[in-house]
Order: sequence, then C-alpha cells, then structure tokens
Amino acid sequence: MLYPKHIGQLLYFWNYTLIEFLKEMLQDAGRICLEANADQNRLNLEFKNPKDLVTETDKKVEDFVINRIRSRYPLHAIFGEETGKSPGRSESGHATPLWVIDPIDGTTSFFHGQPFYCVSIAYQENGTTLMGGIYAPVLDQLFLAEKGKGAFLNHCPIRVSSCSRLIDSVMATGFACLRAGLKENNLPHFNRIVPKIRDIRRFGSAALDLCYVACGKVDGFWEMELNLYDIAAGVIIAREAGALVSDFSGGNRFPEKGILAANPALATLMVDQLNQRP
Ligand code: 2AM
Ligand code: CA
Repeated sequence: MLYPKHIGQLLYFWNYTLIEFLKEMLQDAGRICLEANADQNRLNLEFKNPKDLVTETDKKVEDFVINRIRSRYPLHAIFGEETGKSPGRSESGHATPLWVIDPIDGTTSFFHGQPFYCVSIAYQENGTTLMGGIYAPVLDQLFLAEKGKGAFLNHCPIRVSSCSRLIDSVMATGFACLRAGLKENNLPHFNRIVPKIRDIRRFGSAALDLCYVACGKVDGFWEMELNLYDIAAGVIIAREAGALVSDFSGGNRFPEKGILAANPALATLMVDQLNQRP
C-alpha cells in the first residue's frame, strides 16, 4: 500500500537523483573541456559563419551529455546546440521531459584559452524549466538551481545584488547579434547605457552572465539574438536567486525580443533603457 508520505519520499528521491545526475554530468563534461584546453594546438575548428566558431570539443561534450542522458532516461527529448532537436517518447500520457544543452557556452573564450566558458544544461517538463546547472571548469564554479528551492554556487546559496541605482551598477552584456551578422545590433543600447553605469563587463558567455547576476558579481545583464540553449539554465538560476528576467519590454518573450536580468529594482530601470529603438 502506497501512503502519501511514501509518495513524498519517492518524489524527494526522484528530485535528488535528477539533480545529482545533472551535477555529475556537468562535472564530467567540464573535465572533457579541461583535457582539450590542455592541448590547445589540437582544437580543431569549424565555422558556422566567419565569427561563429565550433570546436570538436563542443561536439564531443554534446555527444557525451546526450549519451549520458539517453542511457539513464531513454524516453526524454533533447535539444542541443550542435545536434538540434531529438524527440523523446511520452510515458503513459505525460508530457515528454526535455533536456536543453549548450555544450560550451563561450566557445570563443574556450578556443582562445580564456576562463569564461561553461557547460549549460536545463531540464524542462511541459515547457517549464524545473532544474538548471552551469559549470565553468577552469574557474571550478558550479551553479545549480531547482524550481522553488533556490540557487547555489558550489553548494552555497546565492542571491542577486541589492544595487538599485544605475550609477552604482556593474553590468554585463554581449554581442551575439554582431557575430550572427545581423543588422540590428546591441551597440546603440551599449552606447546609451554604459555612460549611465559604473562599469561594463563582457565575459562572452550569456549562461555565465546570468549566473553572475544570480550571485551578485554583476548587478545586471542584457543581450540580443540569443537562443534557448544559451539561456535556459541561466534563467532558472537567476530567478531562483531573486532576479527578474524579462525581454526588453518587461515581458516574457525572451530571448526573441532581447533578454535582461537584474534584481527587481534595477530590472525596472533597465527596461526603461532597453525598451527603446536600438
Ligand atoms: P556560444 O559561445 O555557445 O556561441 C556571447 O555574446 C554569447 O552569445 C554566448 O553565449 C554565445 O554562445 C552566444 N551566441 C549564440 N548564438 C550566437 C551567434 N550566432 N553568434 C554569436 N554568438 C552567439
Ligand atoms: Ca551558447
């Protein structure tokens, strides 16, 4: 006979194993990156366009993550930056869980031997992200979040900054739009905002930018032309740490309509700045 308390225990066990599974997968994927970093001369390179790099390590890490998920959760769907969508199969009428993978976010940094890159993986059910994990192996920074349970950096709880004035803030942004060769770009926003804030950082990984908002290393982040896999894990980590994440109009149509993240007070000021023509 299954009593409610047993169901609770079972759910706890299920969640525990899923987050542990995610954590170990991230750390193992990070090791693959570090091994490749150690042999910089052998990082074979391909180009999606002249500015958009993909190394064989991006593919190797994605293959590793997919195989790990498939061997444990063979029915789950997967959406990876390098391999696209592979549908899963639903179990007795339930929606198919989806894993969203960015094997290396910050590939340019990875290729150039810089530390700001990471492996980013989100777990979704019914289109809602329930778990996100991001691991920056050179920095040994592991960010994990579960919906409703807070966000953690190396197992310590994290929180957004309390900065509420633009002039006191340090922000991060990026220029995915330039690399994608798009006409509309972030430079007008950059030119408008940078004189109003204390300083700006450009780490080159949207996933890590969101994590750094989450732990208060930067006060805010905005960027345009990102994809779901760049931000899926970072969004739940930032939100669980108290960030408000929105598009440039303050709505939910991110990343298509731009994305910004900050504590609620600063996010309102950022919407004022970004909800203007570029
Ligand atoms: P990537 O390293 O996985 O390519 C940097 O501004 C951020 O933009 C990174 O998170 C980078 O992810 C992302 N990005 C996504 N698509 C891009 C594209 N087509 N061109 C450039 N950067 C892109
Ligand atoms: Ca990416």
